Amino acid sequence: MNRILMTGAAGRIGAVLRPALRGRYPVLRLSDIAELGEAEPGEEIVTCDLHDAKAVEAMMDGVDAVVHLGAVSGEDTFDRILAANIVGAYNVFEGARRQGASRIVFASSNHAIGFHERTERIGLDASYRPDTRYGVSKAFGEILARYYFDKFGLESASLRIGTSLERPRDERHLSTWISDPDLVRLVRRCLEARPLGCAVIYGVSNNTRCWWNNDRAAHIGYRPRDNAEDYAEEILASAADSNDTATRYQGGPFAAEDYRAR
Ligand code: 15L
Repeated sequence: MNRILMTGAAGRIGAVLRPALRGRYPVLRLSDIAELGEAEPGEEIVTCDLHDAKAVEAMMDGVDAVVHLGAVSGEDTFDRILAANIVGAYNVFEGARRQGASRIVFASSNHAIGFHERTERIGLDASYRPDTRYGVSKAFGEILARYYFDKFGLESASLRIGTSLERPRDERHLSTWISDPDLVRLVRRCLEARPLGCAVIYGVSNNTRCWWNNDRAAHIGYRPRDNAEDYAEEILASAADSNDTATRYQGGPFAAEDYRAR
């Protein structure tokens, strides 16, 4: 891996990964529509709107692997989700293919499966149960990854990221949290595992209360070390979430927003 491109590099996850990937690979190309500051040694900075297919293809020149984070990162209008997450993901996969990149690490989300109930323990073969338009866009990205692997041999890992925060903040996070060091471990394994194939993996720490099982992605070699349980006593001592829908489903507040089914 000579040149890694990271889209959406100005977001929270980008800010965690940027110093961790810089220097590990000869060139880290960073892109966003937001300000990324000065390029550090070993970095290249490109301003690119992922909706612009030509600009995305040009940005892929010389890129070996892509960490695709660029997206609307929560629920939004369909127009915005369509432009940033659906058209944006398509442009990234197609641009990568045309320019000969070999793999894509795609930031999917637990919200692609957010309507599974918290009483369920689910694996990587669980049905899609998106809890928002945002979750639908992440399921689309995973299916796009499958298509590009089966049709063109473009390898990928779709990371169903739980909750990426410095530390867990509420009861749900005791199940969904991924620490910053574990996130770095996961992305590095996805960039370096040989072969990668077309993997899907939950981006989560080694949480005692985790709902998700990563056994089917064992070949990636991801070994999370942190556990949200270290914060359980403190978190559970404060007021619990009282929204029934939010506490019933794995997607929490995303599932509860605008919920009218039952
Ligand atoms: C996500 O996919 C969001 O991007 C993030 O803001 C969190 O809400 C996270 O999921 C979560 O489920 O906690």
